[in-house]
Amino acid sequence: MASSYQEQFSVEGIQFKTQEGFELIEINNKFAKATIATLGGSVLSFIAKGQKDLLWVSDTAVYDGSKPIRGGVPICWPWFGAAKQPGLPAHGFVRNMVWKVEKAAHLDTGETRILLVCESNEATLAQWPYEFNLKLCVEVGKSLTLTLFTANLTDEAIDITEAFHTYFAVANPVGMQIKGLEGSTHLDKLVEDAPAETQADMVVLNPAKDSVYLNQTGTVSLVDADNNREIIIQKRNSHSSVVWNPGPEIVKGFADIDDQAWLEFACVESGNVLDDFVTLPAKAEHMLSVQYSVKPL
Ligand code: TA6
Repeated sequence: MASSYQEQFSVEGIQFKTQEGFELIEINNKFAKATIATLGGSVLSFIAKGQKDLLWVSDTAVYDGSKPIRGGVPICWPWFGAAKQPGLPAHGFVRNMVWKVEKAAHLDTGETRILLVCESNEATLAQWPYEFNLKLCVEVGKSLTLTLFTANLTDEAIDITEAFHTYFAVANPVGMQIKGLEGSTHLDKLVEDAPAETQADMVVLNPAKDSVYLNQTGTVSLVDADNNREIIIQKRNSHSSVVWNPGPEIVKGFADIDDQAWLEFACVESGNVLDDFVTLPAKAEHMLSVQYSVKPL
């Protein structure tokens, strides 16, 4: 299945590789290499020159569309977390859809820009009765910038929750410092009916952890000490962060994560979740963006 884009255009520094039912977009420019899967619109790899991969993908990830690819940057939309209706997928349905390449460009700055699109159809309307157009702009340069544009095509206001559910590759998540969450409203999802508390101190990740931080808009960073790097997350229009690592016990419930692989990643997710939902007026557009960069320690 060749992409209509691939049939029409060839773009410097970009290769389209047809897979079973989707495509891999391989980017190689003067700043970095990156791989994007049209399955889920998910960035799977970002390797800046001289750096290690920023992202982690499970060795036992599934690519047949039966479940989201485990790793990279899954797009949670139009809801984050469990669906309100039983039988609907956690974290929304666009992670399970094949997105289309709308534009691919090599810029005169040497960066590469890819625009992917995902639109409502009969299957999505059966799960969520609203017409939408969702675009993901991926910019590959010294840093990785992801921008998700939601267009409400209906004549009524709609509420969404959303997140970039990013799996960062880290040398050791145990005891890893995560800065920038101080002052936000912490909800510990591993404690039943845990009260919302103000996050007083810097977060130290000791898996298992599944925590939501609301009213959190500033820059967040992961101190990936044993890789001698700090991973910086700059966000726009994001009021929430989520920190997740299953740890040695909960990981056993994930068929697509090896039992020891919890030691290889940390999810620090940026979006608008739970009470930080976004209300889009009729015919309105909303933008959520993150920029990932790395600085040496
Ligand atoms: O973001 C944290 C979380 O909601 C966890 O509760 C865990 O379920 C994780 O996402 C992975 O969810 P997934 O649906 O991708 O298996």
